[in-house]
Amino acid sequence: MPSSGIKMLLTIMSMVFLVVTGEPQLIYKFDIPNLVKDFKCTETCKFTLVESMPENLTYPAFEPIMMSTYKAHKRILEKVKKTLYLSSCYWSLVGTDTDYHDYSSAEGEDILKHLYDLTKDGTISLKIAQNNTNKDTQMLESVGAEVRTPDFKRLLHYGILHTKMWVADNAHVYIGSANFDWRSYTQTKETGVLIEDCPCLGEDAAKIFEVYWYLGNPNSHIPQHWPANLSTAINVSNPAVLNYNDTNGEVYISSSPPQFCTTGRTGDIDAIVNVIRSAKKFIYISVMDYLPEILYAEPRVYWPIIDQELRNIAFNDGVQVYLLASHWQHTIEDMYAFLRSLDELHTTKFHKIDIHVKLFTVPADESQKKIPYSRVNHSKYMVTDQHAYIGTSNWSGDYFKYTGGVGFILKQSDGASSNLRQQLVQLFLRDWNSEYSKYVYRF
Ligand SMILES: *[C@@H]1O[C@H](CO)[C@@H](O)[C@H](O)[C@H]1NC(C)=O
Ligand SMILES: *[C@@H]1O[C@H](CO)[C@@H](O)[C@H](O)[C@H]1NC(C)=O
Ligand SMILES: *[C@@H]1O[C@H](CO)[C@@H](O)[C@H](O)[C@H]1NC(C)=O
Ligand SMILES: *[C@@H]1O[C@H](CO)[C@@H](O)[C@H](O)[C@H]1NC(C)=O
Ligand SMILES: *[C@@H]1O[C@H](CO)[C@@H](O)[C@H](O)[C@H]1NC(C)=O
Ligand SMILES: *[C@@H]1O[C@H](CO)[C@@H](O)[C@H](O)[C@H]1NC(C)=O
Ligand SMILES: CC(=O)N[C@H]1CO[C@H](CO)[C@@H](O)[C@@H]1O
Repeated sequence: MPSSGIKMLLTIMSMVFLVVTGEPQLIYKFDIPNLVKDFKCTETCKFTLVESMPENLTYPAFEPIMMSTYKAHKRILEKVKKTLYLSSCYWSLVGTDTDYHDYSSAEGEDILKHLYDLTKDGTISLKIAQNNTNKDTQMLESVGAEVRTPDFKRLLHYGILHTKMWVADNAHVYIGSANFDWRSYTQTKETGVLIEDCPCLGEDAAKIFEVYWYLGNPNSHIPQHWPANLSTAINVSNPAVLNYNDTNGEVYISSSPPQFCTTGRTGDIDAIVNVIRSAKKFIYISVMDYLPEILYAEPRVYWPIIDQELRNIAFNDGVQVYLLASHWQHTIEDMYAFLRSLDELHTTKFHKIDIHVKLFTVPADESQKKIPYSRVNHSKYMVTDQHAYIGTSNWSGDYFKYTGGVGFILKQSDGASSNLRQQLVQLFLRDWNSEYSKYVYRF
């Protein structure tokens, strides 16, 4: 066959491959992008790693425990002076929302009351973007909050708003896995970052909120060109160079799905791929669900992007990969097979592949077991020798194609003591080495 014929055949084959595997959802393809670094933040920001610990999940005394999510949210409510933008999935801050609840709903109820009071007395203007209507936000609306519900079915045919992000006065931000749910303070394990006194990132996060707000208009559609004032100069190839807690880092905020990315915005999947490809020594991942497929499509479609990146870097560059997923009552059966397949690679004899996979189980006593949809490791983050990534999405294709989510990416390879990336390493190893984590082949 002449070479042009072969070329054509290859092109057709790769097209078929793309159709079969679902088109890769990378907005752009890159290895390591050319770094520009011309966006410098002048202010000094504060970053705090925050987490929720399900009650009675205990660690040896020497292990680190971070600021609680409840405290971080309270801190935002204490600081906010003018505007508060909340991006949310569902709301369930009151204990009686669930059939079975216990005294541990007090923190969620306190947050709702605080939001209510601040809005009612006119202290702040509260705007909420949410996935669906619920009684908590209806109550806030009754005292002056503005609430919008982007209709994903109309906009994208699939998907939900899954983002959990607070933006106060365009200066203080929370990004993480915690929902507006009382269980997210006391019954599920969550990881997030609190950013304080940081207008350059606060304004950028507010632009992501504005996208949800725009799409929450009843007649909105995804525009051909997003309004110019929602463009960002901060992205994977031009991260904000800033100082936080007396150390230097480079930061940007990613967004998904790609249709929601305004000019300059890095897609969440591109951010994840870049973090994986940039690792030189290790990649530690803690994610609730890990499935290389588009789960909610009919029929389901294989979606190998992240899985392939991990196999590549472990095989070709000898980078160590530890993946910690979550085991609970509702774990999707198929996840075990994909995880075992990844884990199995460490048994190769002639080529060392340092991939290990464990599952984290939050223990529950008899009464805690009755609290619906809780007692689970809900975190979604990744830390490498170069980056910290804290996100809101599970790792299956749906979350990057159709689901509203965000990621916080910090690049910082040095070893300063007040270094959020290093704290995240400690936090990961605490969980990885704890009695709650077990190798996937034991399941
Ligand atoms: C679980 O935690 C709660 C709240 O901290 C405490 O009151 C209770 O005694 C703990 N239960 C056990 C079995 O440790
Ligand atoms: C999100 O909203 C859609 C549409 O109202 C609803 O069908 C779905 O159950 C919601 N998902 C969550 C997690 O709240
Ligand atoms: C962008 O412009 C619109 C329309 O003028 C305005 O309502 C909105 O507040 C602006 N957003 C930002 C982030 O500047
Ligand atoms: C990142 O932002 C810079 C401007 O700050 C822009 O020139 C560049 O095209 C953006 N990169 C991507 C991948 O969008
Ligand atoms: C992903 O995360 C959400 C909560 O953030 C959870 O309720 C959901 O069941 C998870 N899994 C999948 C596969 O969607
Ligand atoms: C930065 O300082 C804040 C406030 O003092 C503290 O809560 C936080 O833990 C520090 N962050 C890091 C990464 O050490
Ligand atoms: C509420 C819930 O599903 N809790 C479960 C969390 O995971 C542990 C271990 O699998 C179960 O025992 C709990 O019931």
